Amino acid sequence: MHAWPAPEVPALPGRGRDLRIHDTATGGLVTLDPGPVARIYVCGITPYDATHLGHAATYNAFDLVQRVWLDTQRQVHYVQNVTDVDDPLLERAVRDGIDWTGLAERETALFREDMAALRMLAPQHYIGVVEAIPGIVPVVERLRDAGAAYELDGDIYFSVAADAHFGAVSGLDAAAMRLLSAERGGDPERPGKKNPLDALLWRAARDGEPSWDGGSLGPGRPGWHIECVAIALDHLGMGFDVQGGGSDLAFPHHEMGASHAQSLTGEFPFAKAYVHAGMVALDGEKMSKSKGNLVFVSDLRKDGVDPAAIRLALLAHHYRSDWEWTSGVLDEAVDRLERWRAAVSRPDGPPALALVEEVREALAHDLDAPAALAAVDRWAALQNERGGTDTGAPGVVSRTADALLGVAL
Ligand code: 5CA
Ligand code: ZN
Repeated sequence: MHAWPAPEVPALPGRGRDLRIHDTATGGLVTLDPGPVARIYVCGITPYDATHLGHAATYNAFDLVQRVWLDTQRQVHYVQNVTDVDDPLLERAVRDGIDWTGLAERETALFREDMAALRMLAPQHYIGVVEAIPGIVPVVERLRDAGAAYELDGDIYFSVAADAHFGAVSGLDAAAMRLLSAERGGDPERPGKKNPLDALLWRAARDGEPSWDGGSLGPGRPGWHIECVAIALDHLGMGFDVQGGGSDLAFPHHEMGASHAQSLTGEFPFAKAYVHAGMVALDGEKMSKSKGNLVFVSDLRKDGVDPAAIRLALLAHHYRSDWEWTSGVLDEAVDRLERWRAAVSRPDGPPALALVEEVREALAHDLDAPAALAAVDRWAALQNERGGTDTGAPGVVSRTADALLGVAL
C-alpha cells in the first residue's frame, strides 16, 4: 500500500538528546539506544470509520518519538499496518450494505489525508493485512510445526505455554488477562482450548466471510496478532526499538505478538520497548468506533479548523495520560497558534537557541510535549510583549516547532 506524502523536517542547530521513554514491560523509563537506523512499528487503524482524535493522539505520540530520533541525526525505519480485514470491518460493511473492500479503501484514504494534514511522518512501509497474507501463512505453519500452535475444529491457536516470557509485556495476572481477552477480541470461553488465553492464528473459512488460500492451513484468514508480527518481522526483524500503540493494545495484542514472535524465532525480546499512549475520551467515555462517541479529524478540517491547531490540542496533553476532548481544548489550541504565529512573524526577537534546547530536553524526557509547549509559550510571550533584537530568532523558533512538534507556523 502507499502511505501519505511525508512532511519535510528542517534541521536544527546542534544535536538532539537520546530519548528516555516509559516502557510498559519494565514499568519505568528506559533510555533507548538505537543504532544509526532506529526501528519502530506502530499498529495502524482498522479502517471501518474515520480517524478520530483518539487515533490522532496516539499517532502524534509516535511521530514525536521519530522526530526526537531524527534530531539525533539518526534515520528512522517506520512500519505501520492497516487491519483491512477484521470482524468489526466486515460487520460494519454488512450493516451499511456496502462492500468491505470499498469501505476499507475509503477509510484508509481518509486516514492518509488526515495524517498528511497533521504533518505526521509517513511510514516507509505501509502494509495492508490483505496484501500480507501470503507472508503470514508460512509464519503460522512454522509455529504449528514447532508445536507452538494447535488445531481446534479447523482453526489454529497459539499456545501461550510455548513462550516462557508470556506476560512480560503487560505484567498482568491470569484473571486480568482473561477479562481483557474477552473484551478485546479474544475468545477465552471457547471450549476445547488448552489455555483460555490461547490466541487465534488462523480462522478457517466460514460461509459469508472472505477467505484466502492458507496452504497446509486450508482456506481462511489470519488472527489479529500474528498479522502485526509477520509484518514487523518481515520489515524490521527481531529486537526493533519501539512497538507502539494505544494503551488498549498492551494486552492482548502486544503481549500475544511478542510471544508469537519469540516462539517463532527463539529470540528475546520482540521489541526493546513497548510504548503505549493514553486514551482520549469524549463525554466521560473512551472515544471508540464501537461506542460511536467520536470527533473526527476530517470533520474538524471540514469545519475550517487549522490542522496545526488540532496538532497543538493533542500536544497539550502528555501522551501517557488519559484525557477528555472538549471544545475548550480546541479553543486553547487555536489561541496558542495565533500567539505563536504572531511571535514568529517578525524578522528578529529574543534569543532562541536556549529554547531549542528546552524543547529538546522536554521531549527527550518521556515526550513531555506540554513542557515543550510551555517553553515556546514563554518565548512567544516575551516576543509579543517586548520583542528582541536577535536576527533570525523567529526563524529558529519556527523551525523548532516544525521539526520537533510537527507544527507549521
Ligand atoms: N488495527 C488495530 C491495531 S493492529 C487497531 O487497534 N486499530 S484501531 O483503529 O482500533 O486503533 C488504532 C490505534 O488508535 C491503536 O493504537 C489504538 O490503541 C488507538 N486508539 C483507539 N482509540 C483510542 C482513543 N480513544 N484514544 C487514544 N488512542 C486510541
Ligand atoms: Zn497491531
